[in-house]
Amino acid sequence: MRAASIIRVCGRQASTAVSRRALLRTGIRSAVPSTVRSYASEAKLTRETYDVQRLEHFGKLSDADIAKFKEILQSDSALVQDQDDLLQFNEDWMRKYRGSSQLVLKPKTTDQVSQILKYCNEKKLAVVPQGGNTGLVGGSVPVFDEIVISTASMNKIHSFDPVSGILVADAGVILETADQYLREQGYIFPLDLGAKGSCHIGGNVATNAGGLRLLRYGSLHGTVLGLEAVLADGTVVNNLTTLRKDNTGYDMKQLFIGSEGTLGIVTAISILCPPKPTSVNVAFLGLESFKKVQDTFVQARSELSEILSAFECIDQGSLNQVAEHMDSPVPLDETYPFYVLIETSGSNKDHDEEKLNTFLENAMENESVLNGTVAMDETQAQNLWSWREMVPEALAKCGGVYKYDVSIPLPQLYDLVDDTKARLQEAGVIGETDEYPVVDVLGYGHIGDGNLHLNVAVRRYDKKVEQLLEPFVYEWIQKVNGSISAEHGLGFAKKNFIQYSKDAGMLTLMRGLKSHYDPNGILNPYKYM
Ligand code: FAD
Ligand code: 2HG
Ligand code: ZN
Repeated sequence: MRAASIIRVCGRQASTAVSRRALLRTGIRSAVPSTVRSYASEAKLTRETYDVQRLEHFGKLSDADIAKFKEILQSDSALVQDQDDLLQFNEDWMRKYRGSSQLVLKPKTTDQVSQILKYCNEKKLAVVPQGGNTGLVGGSVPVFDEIVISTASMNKIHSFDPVSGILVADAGVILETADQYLREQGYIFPLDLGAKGSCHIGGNVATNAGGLRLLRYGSLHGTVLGLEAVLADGTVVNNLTTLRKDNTGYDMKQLFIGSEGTLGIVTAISILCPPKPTSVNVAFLGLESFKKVQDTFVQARSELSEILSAFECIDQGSLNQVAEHMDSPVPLDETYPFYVLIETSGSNKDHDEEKLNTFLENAMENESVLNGTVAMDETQAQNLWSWREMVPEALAKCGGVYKYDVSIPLPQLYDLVDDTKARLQEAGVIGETDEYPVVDVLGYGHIGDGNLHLNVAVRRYDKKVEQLLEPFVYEWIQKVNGSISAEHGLGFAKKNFIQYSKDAGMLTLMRGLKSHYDPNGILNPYKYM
């Protein structure tokens, strides 16, 4: 490994030619790609892959039901029934799960959602709430013929208060649209993630999405101030408060945050948004080991403290996949076992740059960091971010990905990748040619939050590989007292594994709540627990 070399530090200091070249060389798109995809291929039906039985008490869609929905929605175009058009609602982003819904409903108002659910509950018609369909646990698509209730047409911003920074908006507003709207007013949305061009803010709340800046702005359990939701029987729960503080009664909104459409359909949210930082720096660093990643994190927290807004890690294999599939050379001149992306966000350029420079000098001096580059403008910053945000998309191009989204104590975090890889190697399923199902085992994620994305990239989904991974990964997590889902949730993928993270008492409590609020089980069945 070469000793500490280039760190170009932005600001008034002249940047070195090497790092300038490194940045210019990247040539990747500055905007994060929208996750809208074409639907040429079809995933296998979930019910066949996983041998699930349809629950017999659910009703079957009839012409009379369709007529009723047309009456409620007052527009034929709010119903999707064409087989080709249905596919994108039936199949998930990973092309791993597919249902066979014959109907998608696109209500425009909360009242329409309420009427739809009231009717479905009476007829015992099962439904799946769906936002941008970017979920990664198979929760957003039907398993059988559940009716998809899409929030795509509920996309109005209701209000924004520039004094308090509180936004009130419909659940179907696309995250990027909300963020752009806020940026024009000097604020930002407190959540950012790679799927921002497609995911809905209601979907974000329903999954309690974490994203790239949780380290700085905290979880949606803290920033969401209120919400409106419709229960299975059509009851509208109006808790769309815009107060920072409200201690009157149980904090019911928390139940819906992360409930993945199993307790109600979120129709609107109110959320506290931070001011847009006026000074943002992004550094992309090369490191020799995961131990050095941890050392650098400790140092970044201590030396960058209040301006640190992201600390993301990517292993060499993940970055290689981005380079290969996105046809771009990596941002640094040499390759490293680990890369870290650090972002600072503040309000004083000189102060922030000075802090970052000192941090980088120290990190180079003590050899935590071996190499790196710092963006000199917003476009370069976005380019560096793309290297992180494009990992899921690049890996998906291998064919398929078994995804594990886990919280583990930081010192053990990367051991999971090594142990999983060793297991698959021993089983002889990893290789460079087509006869091997597994391409590689990779790790990246929100290291600042103790959240690793273990991704097993495959040429095709394969039962033998899945059996080698599950419950192995979940048992591994349980042994270190981790969580089997740090941010993507349970969905269909982890329904049978929740006991690795929740004990019997918690499960009883959760099941009791579910049967109280949705006694017929019509909301997102076959998922969650
Ligand atoms: P969907 O996928 O449509 O639905 C997800 C779940 O929520 C389903 O169970 C659905 O039934 C339910 N649901 C949706 N809308 C509602 C509603 N209005 N009311 C009730 N239930 C509802 N996740 C992260 O946490 N952090 C990341 O960094 C991150 N990065 C990603 C990057 C990429 C490229 C992709 C494809 C996904 C990423 N995800 C990430 C996962 C996903 O984007 C998030 O889970 C997102 O919050 C889902 O929003 P959505 O609108 O697409 O929801
Ligand atoms: C991310 O952090 C997302 O990029 C997706 O949460 C992770 O695809 C994954 O495993
Ligand atoms: Zn993530």
